[in-house]
Amino acid sequence: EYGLERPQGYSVSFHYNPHVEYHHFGSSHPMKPWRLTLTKQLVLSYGLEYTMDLYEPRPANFNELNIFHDREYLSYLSEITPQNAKPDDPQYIAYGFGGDSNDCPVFDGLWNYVSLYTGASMSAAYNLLNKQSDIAINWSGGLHHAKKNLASGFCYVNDIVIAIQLLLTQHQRVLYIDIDVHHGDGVEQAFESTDRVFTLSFHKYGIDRHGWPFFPGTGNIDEMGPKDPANRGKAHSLNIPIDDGIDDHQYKYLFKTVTSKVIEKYNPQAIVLQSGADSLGGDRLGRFNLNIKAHGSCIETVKSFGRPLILIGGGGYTPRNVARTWCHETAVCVGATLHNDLPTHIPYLQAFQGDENGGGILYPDLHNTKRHDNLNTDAALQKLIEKAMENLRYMEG
Ligand code: V1P
Ligand code: CA
Ligand code: ZN
Repeated sequence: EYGLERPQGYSVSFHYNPHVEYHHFGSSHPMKPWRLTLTKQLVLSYGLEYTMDLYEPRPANFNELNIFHDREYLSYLSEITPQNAKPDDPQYIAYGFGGDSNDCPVFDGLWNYVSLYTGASMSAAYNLLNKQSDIAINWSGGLHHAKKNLASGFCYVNDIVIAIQLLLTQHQRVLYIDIDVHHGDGVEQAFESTDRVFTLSFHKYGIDRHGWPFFPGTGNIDEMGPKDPANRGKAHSLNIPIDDGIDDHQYKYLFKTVTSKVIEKYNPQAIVLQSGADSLGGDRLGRFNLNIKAHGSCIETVKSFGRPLILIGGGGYTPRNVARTWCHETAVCVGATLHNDLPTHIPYLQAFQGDENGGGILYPDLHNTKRHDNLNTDAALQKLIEKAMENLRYMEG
């Protein structure tokens, strides 16, 4: 019924334009597009390119980005350069550039960068619509914080919203799932007034000891879209706020229990899964203690639902672990098992040799980096699940 009858398994496509790698946010900025170079090298070194259809998508154009974003914002984004940027220009500030922490810097080739990652998400969506593949992967996308006229949290254009818009041309109900450690606020907001998209985000939520909320500060359990009963989007968002240090067993249980129930109640015709790798243990920005295989088990769970699936990237700030995770998850999609010893003929092997605890292997123990004490008790998570189930009862079936 969903075109997944192939007895040998799933047909997987990989959408990637290598030009995206060469963009730099600045040396002290945590977002490193070259993590995509590492990812691609690992994928190639394991021979996974022979198990998928590879696409080198063209960049998206202005009108395509305009599917979601305002023309005025896009004009500004297409024209701004490090040379002509005026940091005290009211528009510069209003559109979210710069700011106190310089989350969204203006760098060389910015327009090219956003067009490339969005082009790849569009290509993935078209591949599902044309039934060319069951699972379409774009590790360069997943920029979930961008709003229609605002850059936010390293995201300038929301490729996810645009890909979902394309899926909505043929599918009545699309489910969006987000396992990035941050709340998928941009996607949630974009579809807050429709019942044709259900958004589900798992994320760190809370205030630190200095009184700062974890970015972006939204996504508590009681935020479930508009409250107005006349709004079609009512109760079509579910947020799962998690505290520091969650472990593999807890996360896998939470994810499987909640997503299974959402699938049962919403019965989506296609799924978009944002697989941000900043939910791994030892991430520079994240707070969780997850290992690569636990993160990957979420992809296995979603794959098992047997719906057309777009798998996209997102955050992830320890580049070699991002590459390991997305390589493992590519293998999960095609149904391959990878050996733990890294192939010895990869160009960037050096990058994986110097790890404190992961030298030369694909699956280092990231839980043992013990960066964050586990503040999640099993009892608190059970309560959270109960609340999530209660929230789902507000959705009209
Ligand atoms: O916390 C903030 C700012 C400070 N303001 C009061 C808000 N920004 C965060 C942004 C995190 C963005 C995550 C993106 C994604 O979800 C999707 C790609 O992963 C932030 C942080 C932090 N530790 O949360 N910005 C920076 N760190 C930063 C550090 C160095 C240079 C530039 C930005
Ligand atoms: Ca999330
Ligand atoms: Zn993130």
